[in-house]
Order: sequence, then C-alpha cells, then structure tokens
Amino acid sequence: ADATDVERLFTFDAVVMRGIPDSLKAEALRTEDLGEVDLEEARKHHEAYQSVMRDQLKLHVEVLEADESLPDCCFVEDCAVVVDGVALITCPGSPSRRPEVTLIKRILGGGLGQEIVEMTEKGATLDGGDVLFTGKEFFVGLSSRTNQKGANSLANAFPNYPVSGIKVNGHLHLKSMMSMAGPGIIAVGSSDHSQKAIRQIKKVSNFDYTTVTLPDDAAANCVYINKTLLHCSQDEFPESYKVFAEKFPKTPRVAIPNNELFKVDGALTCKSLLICKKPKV
Ligand code: CIR
Repeated sequence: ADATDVERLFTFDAVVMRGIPDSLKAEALRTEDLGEVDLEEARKHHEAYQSVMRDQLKLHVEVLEADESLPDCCFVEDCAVVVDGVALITCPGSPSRRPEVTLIKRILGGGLGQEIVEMTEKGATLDGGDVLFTGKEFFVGLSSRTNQKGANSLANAFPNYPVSGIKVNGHLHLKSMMSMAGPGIIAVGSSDHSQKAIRQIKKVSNFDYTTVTLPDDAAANCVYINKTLLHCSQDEFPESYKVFAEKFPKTPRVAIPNNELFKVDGALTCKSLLICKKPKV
C-alpha cells in the first residue's frame, strides 16, 4: 500500500509551462558564459517537451504566454512547489524573477484548483529548483537563491512531510545535481559537489533511497512522471544516456534535448510544474 501511495505522488494529470521570451537570449540570468542561446533550437526542445506531456502522456498542458519583461519566465518550476493539491507560491531568490509568480499563482489557484499558500515571512526566499520532493520528505537546497527562512516556509506549507536543508555548493540549485528518477530512486551527478550533497542527504534522511550516479551532473536532472522517465539526450551526454538505459531497462524513457536552455542554467525539471487537478467544489 505504501509503495502505491508514493507512486501516486509521481502521478499527474496537468502540466504548466511557459513560453520562451526573445529577451532570454540576452537577459536571462546565467552562472557562466556557455555561449549564445539559439532561440529557435531552444523552442524546438520546449515543444518536444510539451509534446511528450500532451501527446504521449495525455496530460492537460497549459502553456502560458511568455513575457518579454521576464527573461527567465520559462523556468516555471522556481515559482511554486505543488504537492497534494497545495501550491506554495515562492519568493524567488533573484529579485528579477519575483514578478513571474503572479501569473503562476493565478493559474494554479484558478482552473487548476490548487490551494494557494504564500510565503509571508520577511526575507524568506525559495526557488523551486532547490526543492527535491521524494514522495516521503523534502530536501531543500540552501543556495544563493534559497535561504533558511525559505526552507521554513516550505516546512510550514507542508506540515505532513519532514524538511531537511542541504547545503548547495558549485551549482545554482540542489536539482542542478540531482532529481527523482523513480519512487525511492535519486539520480545524482558524480562531481565532488554532487557527491557531497548526496552524502548530506543520506545522513539526514528519514527514509532509505537508492541512488543512480550519472557521469554528468546536468544529466542527473530528469523528470519521473506517470511511470515514464524523461532524461537527457544521447547527443548531449552519451555516457549518462548509457547509464539511464542500463539502470532503467524496463521503464519507458524519453530523451529530451536541453543543450540550449542549459546555457542559462535551465534543466529539464525547471520547465514545468506538475499538477494533479482538483475538481472545484
Ligand atoms: C535562473 O538563473 O534563475 C535561470 N536562468 C535558470 C533557472 C533554472 N531553474 C531551475 O533549475 N529550476
């Protein structure tokens, strides 16, 4: 019964995404210079992602319009944490990203029927990219974007789950180096920073997890949804691609390219918010 219950937490019927604005190319935040973003390519990858969700997984996909004044607006994951019909609307760590939450809040609380919780503590910041939900507990990256007060807000919003802070070094977010690859399975990168983070997790966790180690940190960001695993493409990360194929022989897997948005620190999880719609009473 327990396993079924955790699987339920990785089962969704709707996805929120947001278009890529032209302004992303010159103005999106980035931690290092990895070259110019090819917008056309980036949009193709974004459409491939939408298509997997819509056509293959048969989910309701809501693609919000891009806002040119918000160059990072396609990274919707950072704007909310959604679990069990509750949507915590974040206060993103970067002030430039804070106005992004307005539309996200309206959509989640409107047609998608989520119960909205806001972050009210002064000075609290939280990016969804720092929030790893295992189905049983939360790990929250304490990073340049997310602070302890932000972690406290998460704990208050989801009192049924333990929340543990994990120090993030060398990467933007906790999920820049790990993510859930299945119920109880954490995919994690092999760099020193990633290994340090997963050791912290193992020390403080309340449950046991299996880890799958990927040669590339960026490839450790994957999306497990409705028993399907969305992960890096063979072109981008051939070695990590091989590990996914070997470790998940029975799991339906879909490779989605991400090499353009990766230049502005976007990973696969960043591009969507996964939702269970609730009927409005
Ligand atoms: C930023 O720096 O905020 C964006 N350029 C990238 C955000 C990526 N989001 C995520 O990993 N959840």
